[in-house]
Amino acid sequence: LQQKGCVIWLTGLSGSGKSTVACALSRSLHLRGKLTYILDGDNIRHGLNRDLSFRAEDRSENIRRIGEVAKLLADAGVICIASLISPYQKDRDACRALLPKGDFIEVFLDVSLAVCEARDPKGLYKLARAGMIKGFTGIDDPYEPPCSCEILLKQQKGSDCMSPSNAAEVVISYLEKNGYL
Ligand code: GGZ
Repeated sequence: LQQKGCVIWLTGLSGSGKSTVACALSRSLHLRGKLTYILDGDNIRHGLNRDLSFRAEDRSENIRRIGEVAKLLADAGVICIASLISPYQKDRDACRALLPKGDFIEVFLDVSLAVCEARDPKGLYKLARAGMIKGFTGIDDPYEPPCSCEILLKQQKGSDCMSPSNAAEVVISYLEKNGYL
């Protein structure tokens, strides 16, 4: 097999840019001839995980299932990009534990609630503030930032955050340095 698989796990608040970064990253990996697959929480909740709500137990189950699928893809040599809020440290750690050492690459999109809320691409923060969505991450449900992630994509002080293509570049360099490319 030509390619070593791995899981790039993007975690962060709703509106932090996980899906956009996942697409940018996937595109640049394709340009290098790599096989990738994006597992996006929001999409998978319409199919495989359509039985799950946003209660804590269901979020954990959502993350567990996506972790298991990501592991299968990585086993098959795919660079799997998982993008889901995955708000709880213990659930991310459990996914990490499924994979051989080094193959789980946790990437934290460290974008403040204020910036995510100002973007509000789907108007969900507005609904959450109005009490029309209960248990929204960052509003009335917790987000636990990673304590030790492989890659921190930090928003620049006083400005918006890193562009998706810059973010993708940072991940690509990490993959190069660590023998995945
Ligand atoms: C957080 C919610 C909620 C609640 C609906 N809390 O930004 P989006 O819209 O497109 O992506 C969010 C998505 C979160 O699904 P995940 O599978 O990534 O979440 S988790 O890892 O916590 O299981 C958001 C939308 O669903 N959404 N209700 N209450 N996000």
